[in-house]
Amino acid sequence: MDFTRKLSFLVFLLCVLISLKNQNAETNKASWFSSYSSTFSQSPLSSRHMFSASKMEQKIQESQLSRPLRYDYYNESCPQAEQIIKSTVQELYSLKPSIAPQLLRLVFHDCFIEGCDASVLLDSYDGIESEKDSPPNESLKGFDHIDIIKSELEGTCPGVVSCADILVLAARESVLLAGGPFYPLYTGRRDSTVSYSEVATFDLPSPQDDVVKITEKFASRGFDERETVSLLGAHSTGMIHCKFILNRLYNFGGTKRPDPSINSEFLTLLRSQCKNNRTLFTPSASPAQTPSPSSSISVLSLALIQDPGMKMDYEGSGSGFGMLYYRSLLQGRGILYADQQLTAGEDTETWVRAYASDASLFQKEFAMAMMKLSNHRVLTAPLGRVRSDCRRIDLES
Ligand code: HEM
Ligand SMILES: *[C@@H]1O[C@H](CO)[C@@H](O)[C@H](O)[C@H]1NC(C)=O
Ligand SMILES: *[C@@H]1O[C@H](CO)[C@@H](O)[C@H](O)[C@H]1NC(C)=O
Ligand SMILES: CC(=O)N[C@H]1CO[C@H](CO)[C@@H](O)[C@@H]1O
Repeated sequence: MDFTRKLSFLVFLLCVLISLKNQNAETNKASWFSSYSSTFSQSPLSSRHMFSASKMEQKIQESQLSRPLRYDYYNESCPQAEQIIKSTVQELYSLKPSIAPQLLRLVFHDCFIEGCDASVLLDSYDGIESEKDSPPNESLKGFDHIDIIKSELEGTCPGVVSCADILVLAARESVLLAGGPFYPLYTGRRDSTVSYSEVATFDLPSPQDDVVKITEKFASRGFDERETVSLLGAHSTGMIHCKFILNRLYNFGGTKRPDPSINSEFLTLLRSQCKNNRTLFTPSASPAQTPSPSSSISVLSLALIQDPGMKMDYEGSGSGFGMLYYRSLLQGRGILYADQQLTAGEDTETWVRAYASDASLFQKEFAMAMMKLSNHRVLTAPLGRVRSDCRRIDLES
């Protein structure tokens, strides 16, 4: 396809630019961002990117306490690191393609809450209340896969590669496997020594949020409406559980009616997948999973056991990543209320239309938004540390 070729050329160009930059030893994030925007300056829509790049520069200059991320940070300490992550994700994916969306969602939940510091991976223990245990984290998956990748890396270069870098690099690989774009990433993130369960509860967007709430929450993290709309394109892929949409299908806002913004054919389809079955919400006599000792199992997680979920499936099989999601939104076929709300705001709808009609524009902008997400408030040395177990904060070191 012509567009794929164009895209790979752009990516190639970008990598060249980056490696050139890299020759000035301490490349910094800010100049890299501007070179990225100018690479794409032929796009008629790029003026706002320039703007956000300079805002970004300002922010970065304000926080020069710690070292910037670097291209190929592990080039000496663990030169195989990125290759190991890549091939392990590919292997896991060939056994279970569902890991790609799981890892992608995981990076969003990590980076959105207090930055990309692998705090989302921490288990609750010894009085640490984990982000995992905050309600919006319900049904997050992929932790085992991160553990597998981490143990591969620990086998090769013990104590070197941070969980935070593993997470963003594994998510990048996942995006690619799901049919999305490649994007270059700097490395050198360090892992947090705290988890932010309360922040996660209140700050992560909810599936019931309207467009105002959604854009506010993303804006508070420095993402404009355009970037927000492109990030939500991640919902092209993966699973969704009925409990996130039952109220839309049967009792929207307590009306005992469905959400009027759902296309009626689509409503029938969704209702056939998600029956209004009250037993979904009552505890089962024989729990299929043993609850972890530290957390009491909630009614919601019991519901999950009986709610196997359905594919978001905007893409059909193997038809790429992105465009169909936006086209579906324009037809009232958004699955989550929050997805459909992207067509309810004037600016957000403009971007939904743009991405629905231009797949390469979407791929480009999704790539940029993912890079920005992956660099959101990172911890770098001397802050943070490299955890040897992604689920635990080692007390020594
Ligand atoms: C308004 C913002 C968002 C809301 C309300 C939201 C909510 C949700 C919900 C409720 C699910 C279904 C989970 C399940 O049933 O197990 C989901 C899945 C998913 N989300 Fe989001 N999300 C948002 C933004 C994002 C962003 C920015 C990304 C990534 C860049 C993302 C990536 C994913 C992926 C890949 C899945 C599928 C997970 C899987 O298959 O296991 N989401 N999201
Ligand atoms: C690794 O990268 C640093 C900084 O970019 C550079 O100074 C060094 O020469 C590189 N080492 C190797 C082995 O390529
Ligand atoms: C509701 O769900 C339960 C448990 O999955 C199932 O046994 C039952 O047949 C369902 N009832 C209806 C009306 O679908
Ligand atoms: C994967 C994971 O740890 N999910 C947790 C999310 O939070 C709920 C509590 O709200 C836990 O029960 C889940 O185990």
